[in-house]
Amino acid sequence: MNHIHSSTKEYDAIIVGAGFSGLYQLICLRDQLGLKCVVLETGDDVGGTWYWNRYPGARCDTESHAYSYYFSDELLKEWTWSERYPGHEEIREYMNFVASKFDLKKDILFKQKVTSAKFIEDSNNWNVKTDNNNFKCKFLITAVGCLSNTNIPKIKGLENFEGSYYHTGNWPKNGVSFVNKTVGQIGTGSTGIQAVPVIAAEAKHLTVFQRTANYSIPARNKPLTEEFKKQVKENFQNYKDLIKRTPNAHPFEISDRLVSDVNSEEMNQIYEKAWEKGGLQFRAAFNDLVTNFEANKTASDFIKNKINETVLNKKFASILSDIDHPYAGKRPPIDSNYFETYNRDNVNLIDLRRDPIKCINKNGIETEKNNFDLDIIVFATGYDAMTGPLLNMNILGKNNLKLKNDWKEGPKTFLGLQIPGFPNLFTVTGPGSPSVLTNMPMAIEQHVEWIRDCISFMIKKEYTTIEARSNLAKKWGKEVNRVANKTLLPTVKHSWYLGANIPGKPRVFMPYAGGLPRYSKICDDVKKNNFEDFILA
Ligand code: NA7
Repeated sequence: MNHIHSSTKEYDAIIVGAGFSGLYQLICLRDQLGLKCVVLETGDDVGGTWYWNRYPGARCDTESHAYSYYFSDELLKEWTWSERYPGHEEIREYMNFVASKFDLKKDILFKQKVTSAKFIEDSNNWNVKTDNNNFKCKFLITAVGCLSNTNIPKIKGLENFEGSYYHTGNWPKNGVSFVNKTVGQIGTGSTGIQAVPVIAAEAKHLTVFQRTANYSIPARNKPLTEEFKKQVKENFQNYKDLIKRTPNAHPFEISDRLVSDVNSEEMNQIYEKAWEKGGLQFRAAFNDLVTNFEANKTASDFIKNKINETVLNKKFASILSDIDHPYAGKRPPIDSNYFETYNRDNVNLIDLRRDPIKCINKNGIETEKNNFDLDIIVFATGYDAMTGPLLNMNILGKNNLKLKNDWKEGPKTFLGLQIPGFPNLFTVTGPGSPSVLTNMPMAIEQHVEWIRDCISFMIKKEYTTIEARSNLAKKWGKEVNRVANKTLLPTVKHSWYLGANIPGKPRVFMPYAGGLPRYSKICDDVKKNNFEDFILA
């Protein structure tokens, strides 16, 4: 039962979300600055995006030794990952481990979905409402993730479907059994590509509905050897240095070599080796893969050949390899037996470009040319990325400025950290930050520490408000665009980086593509200049 508490709970800082960002922000503000804090979390446990991401095959595509907090040497020594890439259960175990080590849960309120947040100018406070509580705070920090607002496309007739349907990013806690079920899956992004092999292995039959063909590199996931685990613990300082200096904060160097530096035989050997090694570092095999079309084409062609070699059904091979965007122009998936799964007898593939979905009826999916009777539909259809989770909270700034109206033409932020007109609101990994183009925990640590230092500075100097300047936010928006345009990323017109997957969403390239080290330097300079780039009062 929902009932409004008459009492309003007051805090120095409210943090929204108990994922990687929220947990570390709590440590920084509560334990390091001594502020009275609370974390408001919709779910009933810690995990953030990973609390909801429980679909079959859900696994991070950053290698586990880098998908960790690096702020605590003790934590690095105490925690041991078991596989090359962490699975979703193990990530939740890790986050629970962190929560108990730092005694975080006592300051997290679960099952608290923020329904509105309003800045009160008289008192310079934020009033925050959840379904059943009222809160008040000086600093409001959103730690809501970039890929947490699930998108189920509006397909006519879904409400008539008599089977069950699920979105991968909002998966039932107790799992879904596919045994003896006829399943349809829409979507072949990173998520869909992970789910297909696992669902196919369990279901009676799986039909994959593909709208856009996608590249994928074998992940080569495996249990970690004792030797590897030991050397990670012995060398974490080196890993930390490596992760901090590479643009995407991954634990591997990007080669200096250009494709044009080598002959075609050498090039093929390099790609073969990278294919065998597997993972996101395929992209790092040459320096110009994400900036030069011609160079990129060599990688794209190599992967298309691999798809054609792997998939025995020629029709499927042709649908899967009919890829018309540059490799890594969209988020490049990595997989465990994705293309191999199309060699199973119980898997079918539909090319929606040639046979689009007409509607969903009570029995399943109807395309222009076919009818598919299904027991279960899996939507691996992605997210209203980056802006969605923020706009969902009904945030009102100064002069009753609605964030939703303010961002009609696209997000306006300074450094992805603050929004003009919304004083004392900080957005961890907000639009305009490197976030989704990096290994997230590292980007998060940088943001969270910057926010801590900013708040600490304000307290010392007795400032009550900090607000991004409009002109600098505009300038930052231009900078985000400028650096993106140096890469091939904005050339992929249907990508979620541009908001193109959500009908009506403004087409603005959202993440900062200049790399985490460069971004961190910009943020550090702002800090060194006593935050003068902001309006302090
Ligand atoms: P993505 O990468 O947004 O992929 C969504 C997939 O769903 C993609 O194949 C889409 O095709 C497809 N899609 C979306 N809407 C439809 C409709 N209406 N009809 C058919 N197909 C549709 O989301 P993921 O969850 O895979 O990955 C998100 C991030 O999570 C990933 O980048 C990692 O960072 C982790 P499209 O390509 O738009 O034609």
